[in-house]
Amino acid sequence: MDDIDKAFSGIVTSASSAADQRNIIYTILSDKIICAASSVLLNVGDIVAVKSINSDDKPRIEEVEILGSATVRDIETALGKLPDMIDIEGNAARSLDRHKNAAYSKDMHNIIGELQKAARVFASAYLSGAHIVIRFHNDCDGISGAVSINRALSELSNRLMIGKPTVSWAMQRGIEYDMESAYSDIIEFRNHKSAAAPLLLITDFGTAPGSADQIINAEKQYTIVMLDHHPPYDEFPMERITNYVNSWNHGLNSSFTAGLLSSIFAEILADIDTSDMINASLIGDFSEYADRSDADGQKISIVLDYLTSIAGRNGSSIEKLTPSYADNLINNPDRLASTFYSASNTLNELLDLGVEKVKKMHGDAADVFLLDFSELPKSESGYPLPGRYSSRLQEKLEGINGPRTMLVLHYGSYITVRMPRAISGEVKLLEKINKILELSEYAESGGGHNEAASIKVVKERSGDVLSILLKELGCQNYHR
Ligand SMILES: [Mn+2]
Repeated sequence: MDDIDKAFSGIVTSASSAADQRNIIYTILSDKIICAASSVLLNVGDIVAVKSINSDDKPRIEEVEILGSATVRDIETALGKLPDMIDIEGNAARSLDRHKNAAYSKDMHNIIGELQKAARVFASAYLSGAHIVIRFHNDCDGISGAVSINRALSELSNRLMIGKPTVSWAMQRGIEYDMESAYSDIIEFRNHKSAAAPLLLITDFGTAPGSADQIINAEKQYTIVMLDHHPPYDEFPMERITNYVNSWNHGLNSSFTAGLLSSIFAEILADIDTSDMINASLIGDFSEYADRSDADGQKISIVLDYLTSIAGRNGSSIEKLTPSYADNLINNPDRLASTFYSASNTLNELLDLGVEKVKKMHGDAADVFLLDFSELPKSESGYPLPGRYSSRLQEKLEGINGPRTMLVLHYGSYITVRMPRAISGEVKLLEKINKILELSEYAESGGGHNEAASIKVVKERSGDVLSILLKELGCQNYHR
């Protein structure tokens, strides 16, 4: 039992949802931020004096006196002071310095100001106890950013808080902030009460037509911070997002990955070193900044891709993947080694098979290799997913065939294309995909990067769309 005799007085700024009142977690802004359950029922806006806290494992306020209610102005003043508890400017400067020898160092200067603004908004919400949902894309890039942010939050709460606010993590399978996700967020936000608006952070997805309605609808209900590196299309309602940080808006491209953005964001929040996650993200997303000689980075990127592939599938050992689960695994040498061993074995076998089964054609800008993913034996774990498999196969095919190599892989209702940066400027894949979406009623949606993109098609008419795509790529010799 650890009783704090000093009385903390401050304003209650949030109350979490709980079936049992005794489990409601309150946030109280005093000299130190208290994040704890309470023996007495409190309300957001109460001014309280905390007399004693039991912090055996989870902190619980044992004795508290309600002194009155704060005015709107009092609350605004208290919330306004929160970002200043963090040295955002200093942390940003230290982050720039920490990575001064990295390939992306110069380009960090373009975007660090925007990340600082986003960090201020995020810090206000987090320290006030407003409910936060963090959605990350289900690949190495998405989860590496989530791991960095999770580390920053632990560090912040250790340094500034008694207790720790709960954040909801959600791994996203698609590239859209879809209706189902928004619906689930709204329900979750409604169950919590807070003085500051709840916040949704999205990393590595969302810049897609299927997100637009949900983004517009969210505007009055919750704050959105979005860290992305997918090229925005003309009508994307980015101005409706509280803080939209996209590499493309700052003279950078997809190589400045979401994992890199989110890791720098984490460093700005908590002055931590996230180099391991940055390296894994760059390798996992085939960024031009990637240091492919970094053996640990290679290993972690395969393992993170593996975990995000298998999590949540039927019979999977991981029901819901969180960044702390992933972080614990990669920091345990035995678990890291055995996970890497089984992932890389599966991957390498399927890559060898893929090289055997591809059909080679000649296109305008490159040799086009075509593969039906369903021709490969299905692995029970679900790893590798076709998207990341395509990227690895593309890399292998380039090694054999040279840089003028393109991969078209199809499976079910998806067609996915990969090519190196050396030819992507010439091919303009995203433009071609938009044209195909106009040309064929069987092409439903599409997007990604100019080096890696997918089209969702009507499953039964996949062949029709494939024909149009191959024709667009200049393959005259394709016959179904
Ligand atoms: Mn990415």
